[in-house]
Amino acid sequence: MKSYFSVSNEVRQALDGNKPVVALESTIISHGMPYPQNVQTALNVERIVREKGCVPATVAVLNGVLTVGCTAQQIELLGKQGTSVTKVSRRDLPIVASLGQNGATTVAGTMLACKMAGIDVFATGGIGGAHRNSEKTMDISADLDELAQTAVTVVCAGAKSILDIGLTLECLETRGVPVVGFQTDDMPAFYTQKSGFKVDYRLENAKQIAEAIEARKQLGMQGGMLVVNPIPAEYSLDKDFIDANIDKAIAEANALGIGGKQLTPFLLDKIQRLTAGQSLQANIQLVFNNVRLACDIATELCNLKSAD
Ligand code: PSU
Ligand code: MN
Repeated sequence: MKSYFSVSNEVRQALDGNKPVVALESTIISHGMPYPQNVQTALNVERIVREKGCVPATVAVLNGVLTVGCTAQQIELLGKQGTSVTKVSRRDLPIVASLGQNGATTVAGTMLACKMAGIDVFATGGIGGAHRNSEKTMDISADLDELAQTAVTVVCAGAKSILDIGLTLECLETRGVPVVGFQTDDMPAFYTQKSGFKVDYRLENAKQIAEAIEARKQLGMQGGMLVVNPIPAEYSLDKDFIDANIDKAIAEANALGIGGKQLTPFLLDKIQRLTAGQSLQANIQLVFNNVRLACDIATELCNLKSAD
């Protein structure tokens, strides 16, 4: 029978040997950044993970196989295909798999793959959430429901203000997802360190975060955890500048009637154009920053396991 799931040998061996593994999503490659910066960033992310003594596991669907641990060639392919690759969230996975297609996994799709493979920690840029006006449109990302039911920790730089950040935090609270600020009390807004909203908990180091993950696991709780890590000050953008451009992008999406799974990629692309690439540079740097923290958390988790 055809297998729809595959874990690379390197990732499998690391997991079996209690070596730290950090998962990475692929929608950020295909739909989140332009080519060739998307491929360069994804490969640099893998290099950073290795320099930190961890094993990278980039996740995507390749010819219908949900693959944990993509090769550099596969990353290149996804980056070149860009938005013509299907964006794969939970609901898309069985169809893209059965049709034998390529797909780029979102935060939700990547979390699912992590759970199947036994990976605890996953790094990305920003998560999906409750879009502005979602009290009417119901456009709330499946990422939030996945965090509620899948025991994987996602490290991100908060949520872009293309979303309603306050509503996103309310949705996470309802779903029982802890939002942990890394060395901060403020919910970051991706390009800026603060959104004006507070996080539930502030933890100071990777060991404390690993201990919280372990406690959640030992209590037999099913959901995940969101760690929010502010963009480093030197790369953060001016709040008024980025907010004005986000407002323009949203106005254009509304005028064009763009919705559903196209909305987030449309807004990301529009913002990148409107800011003449400034937002892209910030985006790349905050991903690197999240990846380093995810490596530290994964390493601490392995230390806790080996101390048992
Ligand atoms: N937000 C970003 N960058 C991204 C995404 C969201 O700032 O690349 C991607 C992630 O893969 C996320 C997905 O899981 O978009 C959410 O899409 P939607 O809102 O359609 O659920
Ligand atoms: Mn949506």
